[in-house]
Amino acid sequence: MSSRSISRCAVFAIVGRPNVGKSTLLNRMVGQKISITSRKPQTTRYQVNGILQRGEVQLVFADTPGWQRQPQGRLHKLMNQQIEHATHEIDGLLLVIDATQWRTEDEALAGSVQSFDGPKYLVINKMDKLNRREGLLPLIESIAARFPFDAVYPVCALNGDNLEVLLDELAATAPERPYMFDPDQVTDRPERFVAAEMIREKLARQLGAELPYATHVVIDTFEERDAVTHIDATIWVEKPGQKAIVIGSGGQRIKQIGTAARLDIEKMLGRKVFLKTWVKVKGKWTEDPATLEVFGARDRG
Ligand SMILES: Nc1nc2c(ncn2[C@@H]2O[C@H](COP(=O)(O)OP(=O)(O)OP(=O)(O)O)[C@@H](O)[C@H]2O)c(=O)[nH]1
Ligand SMILES: [Mg+2]
Repeated sequence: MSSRSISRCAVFAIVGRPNVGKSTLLNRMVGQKISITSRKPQTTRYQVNGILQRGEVQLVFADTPGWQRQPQGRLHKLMNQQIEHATHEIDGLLLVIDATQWRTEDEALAGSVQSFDGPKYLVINKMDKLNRREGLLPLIESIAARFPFDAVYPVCALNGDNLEVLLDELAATAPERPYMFDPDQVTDRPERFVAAEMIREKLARQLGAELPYATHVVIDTFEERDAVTHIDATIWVEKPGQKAIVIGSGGQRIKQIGTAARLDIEKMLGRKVFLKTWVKVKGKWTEDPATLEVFGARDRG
């Protein structure tokens, strides 16, 4: 008699200070780019859930914005609140740190996650950047002495080193439970959200230090016509000067941003995409609650 398979499912929140590689880790674990990444801190603004089906086990990961010790302004406060919400009704928590830098924010977060009553894993990312691995032991010992994590995983999210071991451990803890998502699904976020994020990623990657924080992307149309998906997107900025920078001389920069984003969106959708972008000015949207609500940076609890 063949035994009927029993579904198991577990939800994990991925938390950490900005730029430690949380979104890179999520993408690598689910095997597809669903959460945007960049060298600049505060790239992730909205929680993105990733889904990984491993046999009978479904692992759900909530990627969160980088935790900020002193959030400035309304958008940053909302970003911190999303971390708070993501850590409710979960089965385990992954605190991600950068192997090369232990900072005050890491110390504060390692302390605050201890109040979570469930398995807590310390994921030490960017191991590829560490010249001497032995240097890590004193750090691990000192963290473990003060903060009792259930396990510590040194990994490299960029090339996938040691991630299988981590995933095996997480899968082993998953309780018997119905799946939360369709096993074919990779994210709970709609395609048009991910498309807007892909554009925001190119802005983060191609603009100078401060500008990405003043930009937001809204998808105005997202339509499949014949074999092509037609997308109209507006890039909102706060000042006319910023608009000029995003457009660039002779429209060069916006063209590059559009092309790079289109290629990513085509990869995600597996279809040809026709992308049109506009750049518009809308005052201090990062401080306007109504605009933030429309833009999606709201409390998703
Ligand atoms: N060398 C190396 N770089 C990595 C690794 N993981 C992530 N990165 C890089 O670190 C930078 C930040 O990665 P993200 O995944 O955007 O970091 P994050 O923690 O999601 O950042 P926020 O969303 O801003 O909080 C990017 O340039 C990544 O390519 C890794 O394992 N090794
Ligand atoms: Mg991120």
